[in-house]
Amino acid sequence: MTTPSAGVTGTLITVAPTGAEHAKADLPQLPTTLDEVVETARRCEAAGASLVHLHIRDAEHRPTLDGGYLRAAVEALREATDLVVQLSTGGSVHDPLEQRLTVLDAEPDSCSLTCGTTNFGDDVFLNPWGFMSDLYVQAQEREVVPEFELFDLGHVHALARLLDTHGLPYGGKVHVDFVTGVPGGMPATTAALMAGVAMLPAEVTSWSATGIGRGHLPVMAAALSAGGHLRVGMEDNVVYRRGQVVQHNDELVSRAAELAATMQRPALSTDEARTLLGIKERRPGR
Ligand code: KMH
Ligand code: ZN
Repeated sequence: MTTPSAGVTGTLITVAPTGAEHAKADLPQLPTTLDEVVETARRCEAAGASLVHLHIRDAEHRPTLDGGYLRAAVEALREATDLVVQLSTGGSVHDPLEQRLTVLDAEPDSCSLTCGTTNFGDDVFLNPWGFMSDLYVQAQEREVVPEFELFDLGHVHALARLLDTHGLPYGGKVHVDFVTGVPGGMPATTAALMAGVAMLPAEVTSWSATGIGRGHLPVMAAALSAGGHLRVGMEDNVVYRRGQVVQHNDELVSRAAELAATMQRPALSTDEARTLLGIKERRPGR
């Protein structure tokens, strides 16, 4: 079995604080304004996160891919934290493909790149080959490091095609994230995760995993035990334990960091994360 992260002694903890699916009206503690996102990012960095996966909301708390909002968020987070700033190119299921490509204009450190179309609850999350391919090549040209999001085993196969066709990403590292438990994608089980890990192409240098909803704890434990890294956050899960809703993203990051430390794989610093992922230095004055 290929376990490319097995030699890494620490754990990359990604926080996905907001997402595009939860409504602020249903979950007022969801960080949606720029101030809330910056406050969340600061506290999550202090708790052990080294990468933030961002979806941006507009003044009405609706998901937006507006360049002004995206650029403001990237700049504010670079100013306030040392986190690797990753913008979602997945957006919401309603965002047109052409607009999703414009996310790179905001010059993030990293961008998500989902390796195939998947059923997404009652909706379809569209990622045809042409879109994946264009996004990948544009990310290479702009020196933005993609994180390959794998919702299904077929996405692992498509990742291999992308690498065979276009070569390595900027920075030379290949980091993937298994997003398990989406209704329509691979289930949030150890067996499914290990099947995905076993299929990873040899170019992959690190992998992480997240479980949506109640799958988050089993997948976190499975990933840690198999040498993988972790993603947590309210995008993926808003229940801390049965009957207790998450009040702040740092609760999820703290628990992930504690479990990682218990497993003798403590949270990576932001500098270690930058090296692991091959991130270009964009922080002013560095
Ligand atoms: N909101 C989902 C439709 C990504 O960020 O790249 C897509 C998503 C993946 O969350
Ligand atoms: Zn996302």
